[in-house]
Amino acid sequence: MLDWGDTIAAIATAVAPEQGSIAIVRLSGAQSLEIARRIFRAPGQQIWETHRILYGYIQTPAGQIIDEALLLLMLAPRSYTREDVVEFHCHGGMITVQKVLDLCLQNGARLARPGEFTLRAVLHGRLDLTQAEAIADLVAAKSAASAEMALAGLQGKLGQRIQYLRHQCLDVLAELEARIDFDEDLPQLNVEEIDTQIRVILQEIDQLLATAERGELLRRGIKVAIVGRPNVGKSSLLNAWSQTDRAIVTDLPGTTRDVVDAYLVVQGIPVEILDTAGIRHTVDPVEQLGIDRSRQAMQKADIVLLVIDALTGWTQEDQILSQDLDLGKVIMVINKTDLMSELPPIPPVKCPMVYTSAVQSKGIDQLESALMQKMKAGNIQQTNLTYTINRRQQTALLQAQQALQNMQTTMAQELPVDFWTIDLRTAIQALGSITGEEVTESVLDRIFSKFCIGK
Ligand SMILES: Nc1nc2c(ncn2[C@@H]2O[C@H](COP(=O)(O)OP(=O)(O)OP(=O)(O)O)[C@@H](O)[C@H]2O)c(=O)[nH]1
Ligand SMILES: [Mg+2]
Repeated sequence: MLDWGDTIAAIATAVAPEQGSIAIVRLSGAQSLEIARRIFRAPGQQIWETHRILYGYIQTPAGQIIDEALLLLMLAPRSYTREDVVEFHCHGGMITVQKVLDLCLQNGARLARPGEFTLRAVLHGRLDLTQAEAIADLVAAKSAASAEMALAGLQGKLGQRIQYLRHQCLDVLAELEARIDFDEDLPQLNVEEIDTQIRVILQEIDQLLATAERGELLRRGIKVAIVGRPNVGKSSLLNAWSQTDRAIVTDLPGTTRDVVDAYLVVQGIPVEILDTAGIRHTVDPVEQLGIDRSRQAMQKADIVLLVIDALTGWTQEDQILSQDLDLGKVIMVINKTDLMSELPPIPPVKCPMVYTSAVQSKGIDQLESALMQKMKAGNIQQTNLTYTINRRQQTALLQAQQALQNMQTTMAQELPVDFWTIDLRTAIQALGSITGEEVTESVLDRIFSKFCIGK
């Protein structure tokens, strides 16, 4: 994967028809400057020097003008990748920017792989792996809180914490190894002190592990499917909750035929809501297809809102539908409470319940609290760390935790010091894999394949 000699090129900005007044094509690698000189003409006396913007024309070597543009030159090591980087700030949209990229490719650059600019930044020591992952999170952030978390990661706060723990382990390792090599010349090993050191490291690991759930919620968000019989007010609920007219509402049962989505943010966590076709027995093939999709949405969702009609109460159809559901992820929504003078009897199902009136936008706050409680987001919010760990980092931290616990056992059993170091080394390696100090190429491949091209 690591073709160091290549100069890579990619479009660094989003490409969309008629969108974006400016688009950036980026080059990185030893040939960047040479390629830029071949395809960019800067009229007058402009000087090609680092961190300076040149004005001019992007043109083929034969002289055909492709675009009027700005060129930004960032020579190594003062660039994102620590290689020579050239950016062409050209016109946006779809066509010109693609032509500029093609021109770079025809003149010696190779199309960058996903995340390859960031990978080079990591390999040149400009970023550690946690920072690289934070960049992907930042670009993908769906709420202000997710962006804030990613920024904390990008600033290296998590990386520094992990590195600190790894160095603590390395210090203990050095102490132990000295005993193995020169036992006679050194004072006796202070086992108690080593035990305390390991305990403190384990406590820190616990704290970091506690951030995993919140991190996952902030990164991935929550998918919520609204399901129920026809006409109970599912689409009305989506509209009331998202404060939009996203879904069509009529008094005819069977109005919604396809899954309709809306996005919102609840307590900093991105939430995707899916309104689905009402589930009932039908002979209409189109409606049946819609119902199949409702069931798929139900399966994929983290949380299912089972909506029932307060006026009709719990019906046989509701009962049948509830039997298909994993009740562990269900919140029951009793809607149309505005039509009732008193609350309806509680349905015979064990799950949290919320009363709403979608037409009056009532009960939405209670619905949001029930949702957060269900996701245990309430407890998770209470961490005072701004950064969080992702699944990969969690796996590695669990490995480190296990290894250190094994070491504690080995120590307690008074096995020879060589045995202690085996577990300690495993912990050091696991911690190193988080920041990238000890990481295999296949792990790098997996991380960077999730990036988009140009990053
Ligand atoms: N009074 C009252 N009427 C409601 C409420 N919610 C929805 N309705 C009415 O119930 C009817 C059906 O609402 P929808 O939101 O289309 O119901 P649905 O569950 O999406 O129906 P399908 O798409 O057919 O499955 C409409 O006439 C709504 O105005 C509510 O809270 N109170
Ligand atoms: Mg509907």
